[in-house]
Amino acid sequence: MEVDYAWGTSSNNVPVQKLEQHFRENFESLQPEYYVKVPGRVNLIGEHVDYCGYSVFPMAIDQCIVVAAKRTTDRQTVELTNLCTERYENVSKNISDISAESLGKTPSWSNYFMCGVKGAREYLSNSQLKTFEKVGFLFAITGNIPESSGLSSSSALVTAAVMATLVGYGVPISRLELAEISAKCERYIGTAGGGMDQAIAVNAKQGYAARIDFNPLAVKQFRLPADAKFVVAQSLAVKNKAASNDFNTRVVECRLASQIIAKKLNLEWEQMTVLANLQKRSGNSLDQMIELVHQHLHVEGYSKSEVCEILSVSEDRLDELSLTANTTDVAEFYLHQRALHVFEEAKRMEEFCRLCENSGGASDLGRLMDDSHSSLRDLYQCSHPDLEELVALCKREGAYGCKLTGAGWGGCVVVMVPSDGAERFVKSVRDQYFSNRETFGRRIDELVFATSPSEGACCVHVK
Ligand code: ADP
Ligand code: NG1
Ligand code: MG
Repeated sequence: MEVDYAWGTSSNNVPVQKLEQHFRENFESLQPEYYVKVPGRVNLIGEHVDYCGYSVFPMAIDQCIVVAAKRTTDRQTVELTNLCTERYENVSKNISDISAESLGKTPSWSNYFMCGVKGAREYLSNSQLKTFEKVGFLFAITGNIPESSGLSSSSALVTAAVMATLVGYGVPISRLELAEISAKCERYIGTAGGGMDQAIAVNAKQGYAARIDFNPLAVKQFRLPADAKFVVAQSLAVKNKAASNDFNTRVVECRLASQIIAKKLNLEWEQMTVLANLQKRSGNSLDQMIELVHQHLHVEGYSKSEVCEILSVSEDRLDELSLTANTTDVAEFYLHQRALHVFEEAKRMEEFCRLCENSGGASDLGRLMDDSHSSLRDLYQCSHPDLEELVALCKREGAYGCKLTGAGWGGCVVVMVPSDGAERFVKSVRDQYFSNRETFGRRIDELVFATSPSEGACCVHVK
């Protein structure tokens, strides 16, 4: 049987032929019927603002998740196997047993995937669900996005699962809808994320970064300056966003900041959980929102009881209105700092787009990335000492700009460097940052590499 891999037999260094063999070995010598590929991403600016309703500016990277898939018609099970068997165990589950409750219990690799299967099924009508009563799936998965490093391996995996399931059912979906349902269903794992990762994974266009707006979701492709190249480097510190409450604490801090300012402005505060909605509803500019932060939110941390007192609600009611299951016991919320970051970052993101539209200089763009990073470190407090060391090195080596990408607390930096100096830059960072660190057998070219905007998700059928 011949496979028409639109992306070549070795997709972006992902061993597709090995995956096919793994599929056959695990699934009674059956052949995959189709493949789905979904890339990771870096975000150039607009960090930790998507869940506040503000726009972001990511681009897809080469690294991706690939799923080899086949639909079955004699059992209603989803069977998963991963090429990396030592790390990711095989799992078999009855489709109707995939519940939100079970997915939120532990952020195992298979639960991320099952979030996507559930999300795809929620897209089906009742009559489609009835028609597909006996349909199940065989999925073999591999990928080369460094995980828990801010390059969005989780969303590539979840989005690939949504796609692979819908393709198997033969149910068409638009790219925007696919991005939206993938963002929604990833939340079953327990993170209250925005929709950036899934939107770029699905809508990316080779050679372009994209501006992504939310509510409603919209994607606009942007060319990047020709005299700059982008480099990604891993700090080697990893952070699984669903395994602690740090990520959700930031989401919740932004909600509380929004609700408290709304209350102070005599607006209906209970529904005002998103800072961008507060801005819209109050009719203010971003500068005016920054003023309101200084006016209404103190710099010291807020205890839960203080928040309840300001909003005149019980703790139980606050849990219901604003908190997530894993943030009900947070001792202090830093509302001033988080809201200030969000409004200032939203301004930087607008400025970045304006510069790109008007062929702005790389050094101005780089300065915005640097400012973004300082704010993430100081106001958002989501950096890591190793990552700071890496940022300082990148700046010393002549970067136009450098910032953490994704949620942070470790992970990767994205660096803008002069085009003609990119190779030398990569070598210097390799030599200085990684030469005396334990890299756990990872290839040096996976730890620091130049990257250019890649194509979004695709599906190919076996001929
Ligand atoms: P990221 O910043 O990469 O999105 P997350 O903490 O959000 O990191 O998610 C990482 C999780 O995604 C991993 O712990 C793992 O469960 C899952 N994952 C990522 N890549 C793979 C892969 N190739 N195979 C299986 N699971 C993966
Ligand atoms: P990573 O680090 O890739 O898991 C997370 C969120 C994004 C966004 C960024 C910070 C998810 C799935 N992803 O990315 O929505 O908020 O952090 O800008 O929650
Ligand atoms: Mg993630």
